[in-house]
Amino acid sequence: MSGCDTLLAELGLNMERHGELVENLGRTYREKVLSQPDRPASMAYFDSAIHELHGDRIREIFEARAAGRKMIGTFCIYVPEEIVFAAGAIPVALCGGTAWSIPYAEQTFPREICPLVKSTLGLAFSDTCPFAPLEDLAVGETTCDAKKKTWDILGGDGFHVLHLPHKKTDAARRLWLREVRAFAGRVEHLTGVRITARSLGQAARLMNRKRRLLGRLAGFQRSAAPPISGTDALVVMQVALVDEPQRFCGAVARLLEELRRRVRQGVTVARPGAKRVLLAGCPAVAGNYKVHHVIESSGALVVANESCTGSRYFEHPVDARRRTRGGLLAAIADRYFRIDCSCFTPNDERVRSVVRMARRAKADAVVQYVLQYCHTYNMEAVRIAEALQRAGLPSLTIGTDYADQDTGQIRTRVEALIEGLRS
Ligand code: BJ8
Repeated sequence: MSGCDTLLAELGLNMERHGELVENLGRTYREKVLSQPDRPASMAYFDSAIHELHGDRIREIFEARAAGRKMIGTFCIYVPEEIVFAAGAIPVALCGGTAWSIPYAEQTFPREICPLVKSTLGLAFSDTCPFAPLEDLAVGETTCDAKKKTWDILGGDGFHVLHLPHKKTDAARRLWLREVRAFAGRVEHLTGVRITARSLGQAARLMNRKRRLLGRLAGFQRSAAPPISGTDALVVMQVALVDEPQRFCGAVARLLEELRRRVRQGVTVARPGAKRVLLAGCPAVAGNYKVHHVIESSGALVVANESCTGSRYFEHPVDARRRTRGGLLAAIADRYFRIDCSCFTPNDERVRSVVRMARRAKADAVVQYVLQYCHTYNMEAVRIAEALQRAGLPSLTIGTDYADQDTGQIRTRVEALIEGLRS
């Protein structure tokens, strides 16, 4: 057993199953990410971060907890990371992106829920999630029905649910601000650390820096001759949700430097005549590269990503100029309330945003990515497809799960879309 395996065994993981999971994740990553030609050398950091998610990162968090810090598990980008950092705690996104764990969830839970929720539940119930034994608090939110009912199952003393209203009215805004303040209180109680204007301001500036860097990466991705693939940009986003933020910002800055050099040297990952695609919809968390891979191995390029593992995560900075704790909490609440998840009604902002992003990225087409049984993204796809049609932009909606069985079908549809664009 390696040193890390010993730690994982001590944490109570089922090591046989964990070995299967890691083998499965490694194979997927090799086939769908490492197999790409002409990758930037600086992607090595992000490959390693994904690889070490069940290794060095676990050890790092284990040691931080031994030194008195707390770890907070999250499942959604509505959880304000600034508050967690301001109290010296460590946020880690725990959503599952692997088909491997789904059968463990289906032994007990309905099959007819989205694969992201089933994968997350499956990791917890197969005793293979190394973060589960380390988390001091888990934070859920009232976004979709599957998630809300998941919290009833996973919940308990170590669980906090953020009530996210589903309308963007003034009353809803006030309710959300109360939720954000209550969350800050819960985190202070957990950590024993008073969150101050100073610590919140520092955390907001750090998160804003992260957002700026990711925004610049998106700029390279949508440039005329992109020096990075959409799949690699996705990997960077996946790492953003789990990595130590200072180190992560350094790694993204180095990647951007390399991308600048590539542009100067005329290095691009776009094949001649490659069609440009905006991918919009559900997030693709670590372990899930399916639709990106199909699109990019069919001769097109994902030049922008409208999702929580894309623009929704890094758009809109927090107004970090506020001077007081209350002012900063309000600025943080405002920023997160601008996220346009499909759980909102009406959600005109998102419809407009997809069209705007497609135009800005000079996309030839939009592919809407809907995880199976995700009703809100599925229904919203209809309105978005209509808006795209009015804007003269072809689109395709792909509803799928994490399994590979329908990959051939998806490829056929994507190829037909590309063929249509060519003719
Ligand atoms: S802000 S997209 S991270 S909820 S795909 S679990 S919505 S049924 S992941 Fe999400 Fe927050 Fe929204 Fe983003 Fe439900 Fe849909 Fe599954 Fe989803």
